[in-house]
Amino acid sequence: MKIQSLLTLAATSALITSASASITMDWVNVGNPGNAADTTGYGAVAYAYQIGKHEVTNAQYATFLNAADPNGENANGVYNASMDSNARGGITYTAGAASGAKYTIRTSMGDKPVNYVSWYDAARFTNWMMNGQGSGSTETGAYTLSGNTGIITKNVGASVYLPSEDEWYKAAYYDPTPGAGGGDNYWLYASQSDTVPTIASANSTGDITNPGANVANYASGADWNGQTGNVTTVGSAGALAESYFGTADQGGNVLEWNDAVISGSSRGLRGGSFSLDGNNLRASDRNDNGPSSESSRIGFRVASVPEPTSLLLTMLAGGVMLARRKR
Ligand SMILES: [Ca+2]
Ligand SMILES: [Ca+2]
Ligand SMILES: [Ca+2]
Repeated sequence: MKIQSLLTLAATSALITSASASITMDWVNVGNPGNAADTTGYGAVAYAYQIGKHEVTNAQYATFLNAADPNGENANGVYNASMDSNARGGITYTAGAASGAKYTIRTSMGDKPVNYVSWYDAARFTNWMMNGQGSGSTETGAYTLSGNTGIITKNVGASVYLPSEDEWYKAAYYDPTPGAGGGDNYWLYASQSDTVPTIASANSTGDITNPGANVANYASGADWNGQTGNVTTVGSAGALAESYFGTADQGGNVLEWNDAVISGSSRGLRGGSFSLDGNNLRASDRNDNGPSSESSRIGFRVASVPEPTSLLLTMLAGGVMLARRKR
């Protein structure tokens, strides 16, 4: 009896261990399908979707690294050594650690946005999420990578992916409230404001110390860990600083990759960063970089729509209900 309880306990803790090795994404729903574009030409989205409330964090990315690269081979370059050597990076690699545990979070950095990630790294993260995490492939899914470089376009049926520029823009700046955004339902900043945000300051662990309405981490105001300007804890500007749909830090903290192809093979970046000035946080500011570029100022968030199969099932269920109502 006692042995059986111990075995049950062992099995339960094994389950807990494996469960803790997967990530939970905090999504917000972006409704109001069929909205018109802003005067900039961006922001119209014909369907409902979800987008990450926060930038992808170092804790989430380290879980991805341990799952996708358990032996530290880094074959696809998803880890950048600057994540450890730069004071603004958040993940340490330890060659001698056990398989599946070689990537660890640096002090105070688990809840900060991951940086030093290329567009391809971000795409691989979305593939891994779409494929159920764990040992799910990083090379197929939303994007077919498998050694491909250059311009990679999203596959039909992608359910977790990098936001399109319109999806990112709508989540940041759109507000259907009558009269919002000076009457055209688009704010200039992602904190439901047309006035340049208050510059965030930070404490010694990187939490924003002046949260409130229209606060954002930009212009090197968040000085901590010996840095003039640094990443801050995601969402620590507080609920009052969120977009209409409830996203945090779309203005500032780190620039975020989107799916747009801007010039040559460069990909879109939006929202400004901890070190850029207020102009870069504006809806009117469109930024881009080569898809392989990696810096302390660049991270990403993910978007999602229901998988086509579940969407079909929902539609079929709806059809059955309609048929029943007609009788
Ligand atoms: Ca990389
Ligand atoms: Ca406006
Ligand atoms: Ca951001």
